[in-house]
Amino acid sequence: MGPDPVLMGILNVTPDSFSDGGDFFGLEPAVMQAGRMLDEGARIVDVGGESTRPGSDPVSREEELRRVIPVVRSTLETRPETIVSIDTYRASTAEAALDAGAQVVNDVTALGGDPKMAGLVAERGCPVVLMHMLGEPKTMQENPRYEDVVREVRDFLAKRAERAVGAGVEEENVILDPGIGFGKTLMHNLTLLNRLDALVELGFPVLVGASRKSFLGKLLDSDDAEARLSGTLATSVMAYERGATIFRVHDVRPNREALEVAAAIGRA
Ligand code: 7PM
Repeated sequence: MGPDPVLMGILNVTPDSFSDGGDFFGLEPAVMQAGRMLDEGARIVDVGGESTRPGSDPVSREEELRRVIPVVRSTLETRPETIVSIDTYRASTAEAALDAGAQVVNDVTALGGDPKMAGLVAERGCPVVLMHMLGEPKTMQENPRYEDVVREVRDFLAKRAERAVGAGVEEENVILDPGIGFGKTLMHNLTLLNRLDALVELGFPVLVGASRKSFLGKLLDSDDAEARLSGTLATSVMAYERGATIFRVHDVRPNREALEVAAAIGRA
């Protein structure tokens, strides 16, 4: 199998984020959680100040900055080895976070949300995650439809990767993400994960963000955290087996352990 799996720990600094219910809304708890995720094996910490959960409203630029910049700064003060990723589609927020020491941009709009984002990422020479989403967070889960979900997501990401490279982003700085849960039914999510090889074939690293998402609750007909963790681990291992290398997760330790076993089996 390919390269070792990389874990990206999720640090939501939103009062309304769904599964950590605002627990980390506040500087000190956020920095503690970042440290814990690093101790558990995360290489990257993904800091997000605007919940992109289905049905959510956008937050203002000022509010987003107020939430994330102090967290980026303090995390790097406490743990300078951290690779901070900034989860935003706004170039101004990304720029402020990069100035504060962040090194990766995670853009759920794949450069479609802000015309300045491609130029910024090119100029800074940093990696960028390009994620697929159908529609926008407020309405994306209402009635998502595809003729061929694998082809459409693959073609969309190929075009956005091309746009990024055209804007001056180096090829090795492009990371692709199918956007599990973003304008997708249960079957769309499962099909994309089953056919992840179609994305891997494009030649860029593939990131998967399935951690605790609602398709797992639907599939297991259970909404408890334990079921979603089991489902997340199964998803991480299957995605790794199909060539994904970066895993955006809440529960770093169990994902690291599951992937370590999968990687050992793959090497044997
Ligand atoms: C519902 C859906 C609730 C999604 C919360 C979420 C991704 C991301 C998020 C992802 C990348 C969450 C999310 N998901 N960025 N941001 N990929 N690149 O689980 O799958 O925090 S928001």
